[in-house]
Amino acid sequence: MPLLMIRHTVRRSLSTLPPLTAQHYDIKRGDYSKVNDVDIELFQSVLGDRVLTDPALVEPYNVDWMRIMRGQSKVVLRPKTTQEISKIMRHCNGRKLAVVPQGGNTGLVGGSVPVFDEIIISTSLMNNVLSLDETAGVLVCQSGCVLKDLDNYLSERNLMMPLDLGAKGSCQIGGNVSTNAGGLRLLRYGSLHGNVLGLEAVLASGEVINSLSTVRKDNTGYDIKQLFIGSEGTLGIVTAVSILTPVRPKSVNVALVCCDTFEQVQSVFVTGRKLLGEILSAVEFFDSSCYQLVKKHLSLSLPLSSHHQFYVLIETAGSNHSHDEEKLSLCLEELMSSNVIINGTIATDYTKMKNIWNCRELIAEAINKEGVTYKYDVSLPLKCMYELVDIMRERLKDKALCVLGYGHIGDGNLHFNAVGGSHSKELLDLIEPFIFEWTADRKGSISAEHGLGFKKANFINYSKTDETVSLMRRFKDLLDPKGILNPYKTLPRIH
Ligand code: FAD
Ligand code: 2HG
Ligand code: ZN
Repeated sequence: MPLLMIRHTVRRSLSTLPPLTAQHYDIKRGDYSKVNDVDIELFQSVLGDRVLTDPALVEPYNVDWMRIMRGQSKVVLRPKTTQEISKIMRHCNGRKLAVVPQGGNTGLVGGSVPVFDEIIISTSLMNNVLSLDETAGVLVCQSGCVLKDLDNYLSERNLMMPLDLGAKGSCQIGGNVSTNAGGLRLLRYGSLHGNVLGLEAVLASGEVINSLSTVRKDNTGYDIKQLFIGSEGTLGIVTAVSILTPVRPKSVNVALVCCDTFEQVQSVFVTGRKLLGEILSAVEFFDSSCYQLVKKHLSLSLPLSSHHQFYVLIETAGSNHSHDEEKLSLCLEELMSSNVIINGTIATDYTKMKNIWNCRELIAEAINKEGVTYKYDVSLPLKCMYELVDIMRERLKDKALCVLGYGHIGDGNLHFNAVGGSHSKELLDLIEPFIFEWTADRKGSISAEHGLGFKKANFINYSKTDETVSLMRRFKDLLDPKGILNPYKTLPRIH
């Protein structure tokens, strides 16, 4: 069975409720109308019983995956078609009712949940594949299709999705596109800005923008779809996506190596790129603190000893198993003989590969079980990537239960996480804005892949100029003049 068959349904602990976001962050409610009985009747006339108002049913949609944000929405709408969304939006725009588009609710920056009483529009029932051109490798589907379901559907046709991430069992393609999700194989297949060929979106006014092209080349004017990719539900609701689907590799190999310094980790990446060339499909790293947490909370263990500072996962994907395996073995030999790695192993069967991948993919889940997490997702030059973790460890000392660094080394993307026992302003103040200043000073980005959402919106200026933010606002005003689409997110709240 190929490696990409791994399925993770992201689990959430439902024991305690987080504080209300609006109170916790002291946010002022925008000048929006409140949902009344007439609105509910209108929604019911469009959706029938797919309107949720029972507080117990609405509650899970109000809380984010990390269980740090909590909104106060009273209504969840569950449309099945673009036309239904169009009717809903036309009504909400007329009444100035704010809405939050929600996919799988696995976002990590508080973008997918309301801050006040915004209406939640869940795309979960919009889960149909609309077409597949097997010759060209182009899939068209509704935005609520779960990433893993799409990948399973494609695997039966020897194709695959061009992106993969730990939340694949829950996240939806519309959410992936709206966050421009990166994930585990961006190194090989590139970003969604390249893989998405077209999309359909409903604007705040209810107008449907059909830009659902299925051709690879289309230079007829502005590429409007790019505006929606990564716009986090602030410009429109993505209702369908047309996406490239690469041929599924026949042969997948996974190696795990361990290093004692981050310089060695960088050398693994450089050597891997040089020796593995076109078959290299992922290079991921994590530090020993990450490994301790997956052992502690998920009882996972790696085939190498746990006394090393860093672990690097190298994956190859190609068409000739013996050729690929030989290349990977030669690469490991070179890394050993040049003392770049302390030890290394190649997984020889699916179960072993899956176990190594699980240790990497489930780090976020293990961290979530440890305590209240302060999560950062930065792009940095490789040379200084881990320096940030060392500096933060020194800075936070015993104020944090643990400090971890891991991520997509091949993409220059560090996931820095600090865990506290409870919500702590002292800990937060030690991290922010220091981490953003440090990243900006090194010409990095304060969000490599998770987006700005609610949590990072006010820090956008560390990565974008005033002029760029002002142009973003003008786009927002043009497409959503009443500001009803996902308010308090992406654009800074303080003018
Ligand atoms: P949601 O969380 O529901 O929404 C995310 C944002 O998109 C919100 O602002 C929401 O309003 C908006 N949105 C959702 N659907 C639509 C729509 N149809 N139209 C308009 N706006 C919409 N991210 C990465 O980039 N790389 C990773 O490797 C990665 N790994 C993860 C691992 C785990 C365990 C978890 C929990 C998360 C991970 N993430 C990762 C973050 C997250 O999964 C991705 O951002 C994912 O793409 C979100 O998809 P979703 O359907 O859950 O969207
Ligand atoms: C990953 O790469 C995700 O696993 C989550 O992007 C990152 O937990 C995080 O900080
Ligand atoms: Zn990531």
